[in-house]
Amino acid sequence: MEISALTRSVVKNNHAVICPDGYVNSNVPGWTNCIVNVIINEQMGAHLCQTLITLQKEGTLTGSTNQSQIFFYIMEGSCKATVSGESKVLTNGQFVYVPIQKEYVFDDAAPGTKILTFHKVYEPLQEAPVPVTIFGDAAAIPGPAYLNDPALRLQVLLPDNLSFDMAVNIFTYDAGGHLPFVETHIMEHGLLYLQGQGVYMLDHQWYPIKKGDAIWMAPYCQQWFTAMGKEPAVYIYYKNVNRFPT
Ligand code: UGY
Ligand code: MN
Repeated sequence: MEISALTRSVVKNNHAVICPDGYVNSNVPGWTNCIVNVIINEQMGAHLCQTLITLQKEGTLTGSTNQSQIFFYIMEGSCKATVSGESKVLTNGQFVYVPIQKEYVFDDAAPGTKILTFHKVYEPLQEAPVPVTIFGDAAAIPGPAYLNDPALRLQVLLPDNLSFDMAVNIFTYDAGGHLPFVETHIMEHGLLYLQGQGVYMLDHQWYPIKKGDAIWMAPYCQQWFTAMGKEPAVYIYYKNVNRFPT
C-alpha cells in the first residue's frame, strides 16, 4: 500500500517542486466544467501564474486578459480557441498567446483536454508596441542545439523582440544531456515536464523529476539539470525577459 504521508513536492522560499499527487482543485470564474490546478502563483512569492486545466464534458474557458497576458499550450486533446473573434482548432503541441485586454473563449473541447497556462502582468515599453495574438505549433518551430551541445535542443515559441516581456521555450535533453553550467540569473522560471525524467539541482538541493512535475525557480535560484533514463527529457518553461533591471 502507498504511504499517503509521502510526496516529492516541496515548497521553499526560492523554489518549489509540485507533483500531481498534491493537487487540490480551484474554481476559477469563467472557467466552467474544468478541473483547474493553480501550480505557481504570487501567493508563493512568484511573479507569474502557472495553471493546468483539464476540460471535462462541455468544458469552456471564457474571460478577458486585463493586465496579464496569458500563454495557453495544449498538452493533450483538442479544442477551439477564439481570441477577439479569430478562431482556430488547437491540438496537442499547439498554443495561443493572448496579449493584454483581449477576450478569449475555449470551447468544443474533447473531454480530457489538458491546457497549460502561463500568466504575467505585462510591462509596456514606450519604444515597442504591445504584442498581438499569436497562434502557433511547437512541431513547426526549429530546435537548434543549445550552446553547441547536440544533446540539448531549445525551441523558442514566442518572438524574441522588445515587445515581449515573457518567453516560453521547450527544452529537450537527450538521455545523459545536462545544462553546461549551474545557472545563476535574475530571470524567474515556471516549468512543466512534458516527457522523461532526470535530476534537477535547485539552490544546491537535488530533486528527482519526471513527466507531470512542475517547478518554480525564483530569480537567482541556482539551477542545473541532467536527463536520465532511455528517452529524452522535455520541459516547457516560462522566463521573464527584455525589461530594464530596476
Ligand atoms: O533559459 C534558461 O534560463 C534555461 N536554460 N534555464 C533552465 O532550463 N533552467
Ligand atoms: Mn534558467
